[in-house]
Parts: sequence; structure tokens; C-alpha cells
Amino acid sequence: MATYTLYGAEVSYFTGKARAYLRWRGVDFEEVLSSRDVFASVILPKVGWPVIPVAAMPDGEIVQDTADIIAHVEAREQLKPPVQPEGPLQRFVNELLHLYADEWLVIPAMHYRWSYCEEWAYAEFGALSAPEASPEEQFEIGRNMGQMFRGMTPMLGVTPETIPGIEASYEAFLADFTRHLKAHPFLLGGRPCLADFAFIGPLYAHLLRDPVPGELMRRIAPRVADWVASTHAGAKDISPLPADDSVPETLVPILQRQMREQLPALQATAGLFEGWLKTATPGADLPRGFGMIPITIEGRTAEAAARAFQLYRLQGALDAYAALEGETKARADKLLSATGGEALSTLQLPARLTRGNYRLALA
Ligand SMILES: N[C@@H](CCC(=O)N[C@@H](CS)C(=O)NCC(=O)O)C(=O)O
Repeated sequence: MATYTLYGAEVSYFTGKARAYLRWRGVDFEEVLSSRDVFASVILPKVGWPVIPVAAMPDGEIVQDTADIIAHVEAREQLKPPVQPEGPLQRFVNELLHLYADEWLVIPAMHYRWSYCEEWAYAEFGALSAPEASPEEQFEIGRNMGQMFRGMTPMLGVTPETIPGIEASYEAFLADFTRHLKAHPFLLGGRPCLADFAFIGPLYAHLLRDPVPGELMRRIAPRVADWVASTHAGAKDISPLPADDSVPETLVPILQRQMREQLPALQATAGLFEGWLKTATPGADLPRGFGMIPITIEGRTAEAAARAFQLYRLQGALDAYAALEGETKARADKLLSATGGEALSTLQLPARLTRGNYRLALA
């Protein structure tokens, strides 16, 4: 019997992140398809709301949120090398890229799936949800389920106005990541860290596996497509990270894009969070969003939901920044200034967030 169980699906963004990590970590695990039955018998009774992936630990403990799943396995296994880089500056950049992959690359991922692969996605959703049903029944089941995800795209700021900006930005990202991969096997150097597995979230299920963006990635960024496939398969060919806690220069354009696009959205979301706090009490569950904010991608602007969960990943990055001292902090500030992210050094969340009972809450 496998030690760990991962409940999830091939079409799912965050399942790809957890699966790639578990394969790399080399632990014994079984993946169980998150069918309707699994939602009814495991996920809803234990977690309380419909979400994947969910992992069962060897003692039966149920864990949700990919960062928590990875942290739990790391703590139990104590294997080397760890998924977190050792260097404090590398840790900070690892958290920044984690935030970018989980909470910003979701925009191109959802755009390409739902603007170009809608019917295909309905069939996939139906097949995973009701594996025993006929293709026609699966399509209907998948359409009901998929429409919920499709309906999220305007909330992410995917509109006719922003779509050209999203596509231009994503293609430029692929070019920047290709240049990086020509110089380094993984984001921070010779071995994958949390951020690499986070990149697998958007880049595997949606942007490589879905047919239209998959063809695009293979055509214009074959090196990225190969990297996604091998990192998703478990990334076995590894070497150490730079021992001097340096960060590859080739990450600068990727971080510049993050600071240009995501940082203003985070600042605006933090502003609305401050307003929400005025009537909230400690321990209160956070809403999914705090209202609407403007987002701008390659000069194209739309309203998008001020998603609360982004602030939790932001808190992880700000904590890693706050842990820096002396010369390392000076190097981080230099990197922030080179990437247009100076505002991050003074950005503070007005209250701490925590997770408990599988939900995001005010600490
Ligand atoms: N922060 C969570 C995100 C999980 C997530 O958003 N999963 C998607 C599928 S890939 C989902 O089930 N979403 C349902 C929902 O958000 O209502 C994690 O890292 O596990």
C-alpha cells in the first residue's frame, strides 16, 4: 500500500504542482482520481469545500493547500536536498516566484484553456468526474462542472481588452524563461525548489497539456516544454544550488514582469483588505475576494477580483524578506530595485493571515 495518497486530476493546476514535487521527492504515493465519488466520500467530509489537490499522510491526516502538503512531506521525510533553498536570498526569490506561479500565471493558464479549449476541457472534466459514464454523459457532466471554472475568467481580468496583453506577456515570459533555461537547469540553479514545482502548476495542466497552448509552447518555446515535461516527471538530474546564495541574472526579466504586473494588483488588494479589516474580528474566515481592482498587462487594463488568497502567498514572500539581514538584505534590495520591485520592501500587510480547518482566516 502506498504511504501517501494524492487526490487530484491531470487537468488540475495545483495537482500538477504537488505531483511533480512528490515524484521528485521520491516518496511512495498513489494518485487517486478526484471523481464525484471521491469528492463525496473524502474531500467534502474532510475538507469541507470542493477543492483539489488533497493529500492523505501515512497516518491518515488530510492536508490541503499545495504548500502545506509539500511542507508536511518535507517535515516527515527530512530528505536531502530540501525543497527550500538554504540561502536566505534564494529563499526570498523562491517565495516571490511561488507567488507569481500560483497567483499570477493563473491568468494566462485560465485564458488559454477557456478561450481556446473549452469543449476539450468539458470532455476532460467529465471523464475525470464520472469515469464510468458514456462520452455524451461525461460531456454534459463536464460542462456543468467546467462552467464554474470558465466563469472565473472575467474575475481574473480575462476580457476582450486584456486578452492581447495577456498573450503578449505570456509569449514574452516564455522567451525569458527559455533564456533562463539555456543557462540553468532550474529556477535557482542546479536543483528544483518549491518555485519550480509551483511553475508546473500553470505550465503543465493548462499550458502544455491543453491542446492549443500546448502546441504554442512546443512551437515557440520547446525548451520550456521539455523542462515542464521533465520537471513534472520528477526532475532526477540535479546538482547543487550556488553556494554563495546568488540568484541567476536570467531571472531578472521574469521578476521584472512580475513586479510590473502583479505587484500593483497585490498593493491594491492589500488596500481593500485593510478596509475589510475594519469590521472583522480575529479568527474570522476571509472572503474569497475583497471587491474589484484594476489590473494592467502589457498596457491593457481591466477590473479583476481582489483575490484574498494572493495575500497569503504574498505574506510568505514578505516573511522571507523580513528574515534578511545586513549584506543579504542589501543584495535583496538591489535585486528589487533592478526589477522595479522597490515598493515590496515597504509593503506590509495590515494584519496577519493564517490557515486553519482548511480555510484562510485572520490570525
Ligand atoms: N492554494 C490552493 C489552491 C487549490 C485550487 O485552487 N485548486 C483548484 C483546482 S487546480 C480548485 O479545486 N479550485 C476550486 C475552487 O477554488 O473553488 C493550493 O495550493 O492547493
